[in-house]
Amino acid sequence: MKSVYDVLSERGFVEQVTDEAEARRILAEERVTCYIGFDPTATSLHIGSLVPIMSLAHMQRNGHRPIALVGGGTAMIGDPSGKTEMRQVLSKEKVDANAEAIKKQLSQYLDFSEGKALLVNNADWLLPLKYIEFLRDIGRFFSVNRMLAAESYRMRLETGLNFIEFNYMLLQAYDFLYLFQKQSCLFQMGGNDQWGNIVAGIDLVRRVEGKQAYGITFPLITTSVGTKMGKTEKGTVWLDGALTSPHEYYQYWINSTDADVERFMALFTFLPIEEVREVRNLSDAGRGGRRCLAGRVGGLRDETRGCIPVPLEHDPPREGRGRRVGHPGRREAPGRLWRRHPRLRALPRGGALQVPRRGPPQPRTGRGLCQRGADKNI
Ligand code: 485
Repeated sequence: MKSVYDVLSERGFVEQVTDEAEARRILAEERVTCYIGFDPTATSLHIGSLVPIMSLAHMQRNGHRPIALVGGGTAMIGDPSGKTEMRQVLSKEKVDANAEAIKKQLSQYLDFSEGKALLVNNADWLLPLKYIEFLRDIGRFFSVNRMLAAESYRMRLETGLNFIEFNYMLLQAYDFLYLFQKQSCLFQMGGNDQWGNIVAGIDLVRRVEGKQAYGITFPLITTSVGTKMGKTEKGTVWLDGALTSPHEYYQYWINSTDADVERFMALFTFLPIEEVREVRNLSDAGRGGRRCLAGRVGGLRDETRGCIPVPLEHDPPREGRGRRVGHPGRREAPGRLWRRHPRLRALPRGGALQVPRRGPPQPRTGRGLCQRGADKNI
């Protein structure tokens, strides 16, 4: 059977791993706890966070326990990793409000019921820290010389690195140690800009506990034309439906270039990899594939009643003079849909099955029904 490591690596999630052979073995043989941190620096996460979120969802679907950490403590400092300038320091009220909003968004992708995943906020253990104790217990394990050599700080050594930001690495490393001790968390994941912070945590766990922890980083995803994911002329593509409407979200994905469709399907949907690969063989790979991508990625974010399957095999059927069933904003006459999708015929018929106005077509789960949370197979 495939381990989650195989799943992540064949879907394009893996950039760097610490001790790959051992990490691979553990993920195949044991049930582990892993975590990713999200700093609540805005009221919403954006598309850039989808790769980390999807990786946690894959972990969960493969029997592991993900922890989503909201950095209510670290966001008070601001991570300088890979940043050219110092971030604006946020007030505690702002950070708390952002953290609440982000928690809700993560629940859309992960199943937090019955301890299957955990949501923690590092404000709970970072804010009560005592400075002198922290320096003596944790600070002593950090070599300033090594920190200055870290790739993540490199840029900032030229433009200036404030002492408050220089501390960030210690706090993130301490989080890993804390979650290792309290939750037996063995893996930390994150974008490749987080490599230095993750390795610092692994180092700290080894020094304090004499045990081995592991890290995996994801590549920075760009489009085939070299632009950063989730940026349009209109600005950032947010995961909050109030900031980026379901329609705009759907449009973002359906406007992907043909060259990106297969890679994006592997990263941003749960379509089995064998089916993702089929995109190459479709006669109309671009259009059919883009619609499948947009429908499924949109369906993961925007939950709506009334489920229109978004199959890869063919385009949604045309109706009348080129009108497409399942296109956002279109209302479907009840009878037609039931006839066209045999699986739906088995369902009780109560009123019109409706495609959401200005929303993407609904996903199907496994056998054709909409479901919430981690069971969504779209
Ligand atoms: O214990 C931790 C505390 C905070 C963090 C991680 C672990 C957050 C991290 N330092 C950070 O700044 N992450 C970025 C953020 O929150 O915006 C982004 C990364 C990206 C990816 C994403 O978070 O830039 O690579 O890891 C989840």
